Amino acid sequence: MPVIRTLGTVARQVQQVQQVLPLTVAVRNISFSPRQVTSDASFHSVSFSETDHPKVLITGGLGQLGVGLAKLLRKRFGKNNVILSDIRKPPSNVFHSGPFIYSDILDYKNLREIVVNNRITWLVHYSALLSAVGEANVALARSVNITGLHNILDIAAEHGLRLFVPSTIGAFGPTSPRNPTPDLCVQRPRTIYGVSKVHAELMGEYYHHRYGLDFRCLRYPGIISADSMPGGGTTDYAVQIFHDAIKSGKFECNLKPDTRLPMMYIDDCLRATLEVMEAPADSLSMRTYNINAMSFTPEELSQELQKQMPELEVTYDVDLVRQAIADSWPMDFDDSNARKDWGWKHDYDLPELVQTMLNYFGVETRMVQAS
Ligand code: AKB
Repeated sequence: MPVIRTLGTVARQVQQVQQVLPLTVAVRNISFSPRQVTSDASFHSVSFSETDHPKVLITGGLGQLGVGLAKLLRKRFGKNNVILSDIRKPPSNVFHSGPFIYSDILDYKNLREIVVNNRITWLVHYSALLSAVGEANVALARSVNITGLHNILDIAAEHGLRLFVPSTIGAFGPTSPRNPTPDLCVQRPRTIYGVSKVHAELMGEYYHHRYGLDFRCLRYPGIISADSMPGGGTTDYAVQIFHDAIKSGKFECNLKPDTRLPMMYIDDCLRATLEVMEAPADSLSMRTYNINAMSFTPEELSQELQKQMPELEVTYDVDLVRQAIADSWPMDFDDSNARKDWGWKHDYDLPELVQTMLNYFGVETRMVQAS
């Protein structure tokens, strides 16, 4: 009983504090913080009527997905309404294709300046260390993936932004159901990358409920792209195989031939991102959704490629770190909620993926020869 009474007193005190400061949990400073957002405030109906279009900032813009997403969003919202950012120097084609800006997600003031000066309304947060590289540098992964995310959440809440943060199949672990993995189940990942992504999902959802932050999150499978390389993931083999097949006709895979993982072609991934960002708030029964397109093993991918390149030789030299990670991840992903709620539908299965990748490299090869 005394315990209950004590808890009751604490609850009353909390209530009183909330009444005095209804919006307050100091996060950054007094004048601008998520506490200033009323608990019933809703950004779900953010209106872009002022400019007709959202003004988008993409962090980590020089990774595998940023340039492609910027291209898609610029087509839809206009070139100058989408700002790509990174801490690295952009190649000249990226620099000349639209606005590019230096932004360091670990520097809160720098982020705030960009958001304020450019009147940003949507933030797509792509900065992160992936699974394999994260295991090789846990302290950096923790800093970028967790501390960086805190900055992003606070900026987004304080400025009423619509925020997209990607999560991943890596947010699941060996105790999750693996075939298929539903949206809601045990999530006990064994990588710092996975832990940071579960943290991002939960923090985003918390900020949504607590401050009305319009947080949207998709769990991406392994993404396969032709003109951009992933950096340090477990699913990277599925991109590398195309490059090596074209270059040398040989590929050494760092995962076992029967390692089944969910995968998706980049165009599907970027379209899904735009679609969930544009989905009416009342269609979203959740804030974090699995999305999927196909599931395959290195052996199945090699066989599909060998239909077009019979001379391709594939050998295996297993990387134990990557293999352990892959063995703890979903083999197939249940994305039925995304399909039901906001109409998610993939375009590319394995045969179309392989054909599209080979077409891309064929075109590129001819272009190189021509030049
Ligand atoms: C990785 O392999 O780390 C990423 C992912 C599946 O999130 N591609």
